[in-house]
Amino acid sequence: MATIIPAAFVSDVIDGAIVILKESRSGIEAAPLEREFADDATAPASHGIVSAALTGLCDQRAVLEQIAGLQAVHSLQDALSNALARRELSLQYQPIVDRSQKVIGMEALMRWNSTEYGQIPPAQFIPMAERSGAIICLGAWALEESCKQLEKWAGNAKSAAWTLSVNVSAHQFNHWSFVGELVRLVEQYGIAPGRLILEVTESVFLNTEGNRLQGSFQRICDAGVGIAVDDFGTGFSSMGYLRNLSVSRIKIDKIFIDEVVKSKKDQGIVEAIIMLARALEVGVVAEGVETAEQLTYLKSVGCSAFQGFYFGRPSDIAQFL
Ligand SMILES: [Ca+2]
Repeated sequence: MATIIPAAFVSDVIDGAIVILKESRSGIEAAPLEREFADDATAPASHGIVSAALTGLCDQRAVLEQIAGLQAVHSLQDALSNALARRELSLQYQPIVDRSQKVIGMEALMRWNSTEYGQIPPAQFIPMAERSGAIICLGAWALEESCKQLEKWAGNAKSAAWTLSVNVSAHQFNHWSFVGELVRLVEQYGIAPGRLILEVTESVFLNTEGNRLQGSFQRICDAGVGIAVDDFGTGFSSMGYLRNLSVSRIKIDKIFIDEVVKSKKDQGIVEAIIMLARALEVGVVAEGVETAEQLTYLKSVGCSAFQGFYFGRPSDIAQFL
């Protein structure tokens, strides 16, 4: 007996491809829709129904659980695609401090408070937005909000010299309109040189062709916008891009800071990154600093800027102004 399941229950977008669930020898597997219905004019997208051959041979409960799981992801993805229009997104700010623990800047962090699902952690919705492509719109929104914030800060003596770091995904960075839009925002909001910093992970260097990357970096640099390498040391830490591209800051990933007071290995890595940053004349920020001992150690090896719960959690900007 075949079970008929509405397409919305069994189709989902995984890595940009629509998939359906189909029975296989090992149970139920996801298969790309295009492949399954390549020659079929009556593809499920057109009549809205997928007939899945779920016979007594497979475990119906496991199938229903998989379907429920996919349905939940699907609904959350739908909600995410409406989050901007529903004004459910906001930015929180986490301070970055110097050696005397004076605030020198902030990192803007995206938060999603869904009317249907409540607070969704960034670790859940950011990768989802990356997969669906929604990150392009979300990232553009965060960038413009950050520029508005910098414009406000410029008029306040306390915040006028602060920098604002904005996370930019590789997907967003590589979008054809990104650099042009960035330059437009810098002009529109009168962002002073050095105030805005884009935080990119090393994946940007992996997925972009060298000449194009160099061109983008140069235009960003010419617009007075800095580039920080985020989570340094956890990805593809090629020295080539540090040599060829105008990077203004390196952020040491939290995983090297967590145990740094005790771990000789972490100390070796952290000290090497600080020496590298110094030799290249780029700034260095230690991320994830949570204790006085970590701060004392990091200062003793020459780190110049710090970020983490020890100095402040991500909060509404009103907390800091
Ligand atoms: Ca970051």
